Amino acid sequence: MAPRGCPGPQPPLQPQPLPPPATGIWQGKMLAMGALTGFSVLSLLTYGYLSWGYGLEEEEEGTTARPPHAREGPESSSSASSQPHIVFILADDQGFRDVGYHGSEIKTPTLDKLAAQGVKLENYYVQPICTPSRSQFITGKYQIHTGLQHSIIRPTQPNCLPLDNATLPQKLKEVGYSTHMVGKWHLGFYRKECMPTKRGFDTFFGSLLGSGDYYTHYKCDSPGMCGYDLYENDNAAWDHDNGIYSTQMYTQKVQQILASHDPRKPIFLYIAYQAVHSPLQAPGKYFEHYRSIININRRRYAAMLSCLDEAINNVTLALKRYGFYDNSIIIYSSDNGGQPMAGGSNWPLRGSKGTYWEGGIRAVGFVHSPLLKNKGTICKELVHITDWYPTLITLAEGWIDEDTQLDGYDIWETISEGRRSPRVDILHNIDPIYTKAKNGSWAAGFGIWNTAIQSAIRVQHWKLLTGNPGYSDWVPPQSFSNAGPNRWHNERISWSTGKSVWLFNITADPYERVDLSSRYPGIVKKLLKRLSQFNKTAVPVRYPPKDPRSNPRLNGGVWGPWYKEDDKKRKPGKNKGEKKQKKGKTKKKKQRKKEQFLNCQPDLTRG
Ligand SMILES: [Ca+2]
Repeated sequence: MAPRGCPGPQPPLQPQPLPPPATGIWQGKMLAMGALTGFSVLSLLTYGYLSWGYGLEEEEEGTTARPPHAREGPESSSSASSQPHIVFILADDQGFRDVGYHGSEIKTPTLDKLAAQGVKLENYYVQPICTPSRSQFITGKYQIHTGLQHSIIRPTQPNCLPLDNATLPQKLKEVGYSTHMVGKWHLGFYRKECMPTKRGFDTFFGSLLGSGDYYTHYKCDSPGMCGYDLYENDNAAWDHDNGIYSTQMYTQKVQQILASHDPRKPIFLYIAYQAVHSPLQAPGKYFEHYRSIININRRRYAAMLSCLDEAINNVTLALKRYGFYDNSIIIYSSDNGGQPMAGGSNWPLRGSKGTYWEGGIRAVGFVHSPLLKNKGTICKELVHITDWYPTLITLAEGWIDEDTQLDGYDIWETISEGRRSPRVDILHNIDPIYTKAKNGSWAAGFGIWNTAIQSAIRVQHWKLLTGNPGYSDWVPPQSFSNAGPNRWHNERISWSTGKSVWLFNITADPYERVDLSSRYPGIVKKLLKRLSQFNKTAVPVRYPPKDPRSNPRLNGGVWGPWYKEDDKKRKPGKNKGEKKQKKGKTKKKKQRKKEQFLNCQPDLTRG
């Protein structure tokens, strides 16, 4: 299908042609089972909204209107179930500032409008990189409780989301949902049992890895380790690959799913777009509105985001067209902060993707739904990506086993009715494997905590970081006016050199400019104790060494499960990987730098 019009300020977005609604059998019975804490950011957002909110009032139903050619479908008869349709849209690497209503120069009229009509989450947190956020979304658990505390799952690692975790789609299936995933998995695939179709999804169309070419769907993890990465369920999708840009291809797939599904039966759609992660690729016409952006990475990124915004419009139109919208809950979230080296912006937050500064973990997020009680509001209550699991299972009239220890909270009333969040803290992470801070010690942690270890925790207004939190600059928008990152004028600060503990009052200082750790040692101790308590519940880290049998050459040129049944006796190494990693430290460092744009892994060695 040829790509449609580029979203610009005017005219309103053009919808993609939609397949006709399902004409088949309406299958019988339903299963009737049962702060934006930153005051100054707020003003910036208000300014941004006014600046980019062109035509929102005039547009009226422009974004979500029934397309002119749409005929009366099953929309009117869609509310047979009290179980809502759940559409969870996860963007990849979209920066905090990279949405119109946060003041971006990138135009996102669809996101702006859907958010304005729904509830904007302005104290919303995710994890700083791909696998961690995805694992927490799908399990409702912190990484210390799944073993995925460290980094991402790399394509060559015999590792995946541990199978003893009941996933969100599995729980929704229990109460009659049809479950479909379109897009990026990145939760491991070394064994067939790890594949999305074995982890709760009725269907899967997408990629298994963290990144790849948007058109060819090829990915080289390292020289000689290259393969195809597009799947239809459990098989390479050669026959379904029409070579179009993945944002559009995935949207078409979503349209097909909706067109063939009975809207009286509840559906869970997990749409994990590849955009706007590197490599920076977009169809040419999306560049039209961004010729004035000099920085080439930023310009490409802007084009990618515009295409994504158009895709969300088309998803919304399809929900309406096929009778799902009235009983739908649409959740939009980025999976982590933006990577300035790859065009993303988190300004005015500190840090970037891959760091535990706010720029890595505070995300763009909103809920749009006719089922919301308070529409058109801003939610400043603390919300975390683990919260979707219990929230959505409860909305779906499902249940959570008593022995399941979750880290998420049901926050629906917080979002829908403006009530206080049940959440008072977030364990951002404890990573016992990550490179230790040189000056960290037990002494610096008052004998409570070894501050060489990378960790971050939020308790009410306070945030504590220990170890090496990662690249710590603020990257103001004007940085993007230069040709390349080497010429960026960053507000690099020197006082953090050698430190291993930071304390911020995030409510008063959302940009993390004033470290209060020396001033409030009592609060530091309290947060260190909380960290220590969390750490007692941690399971061992799973970070096995590379397995050469993962090479796509041995699997018909396709990235896919390589671990055979007989191999199970030889269990994958766990902390073995750590030892090996230490031996080849220099080599690994070089490799990591090289892979910066190849993998979903930022350069954590800077800052
Ligand atoms: Ca990501």
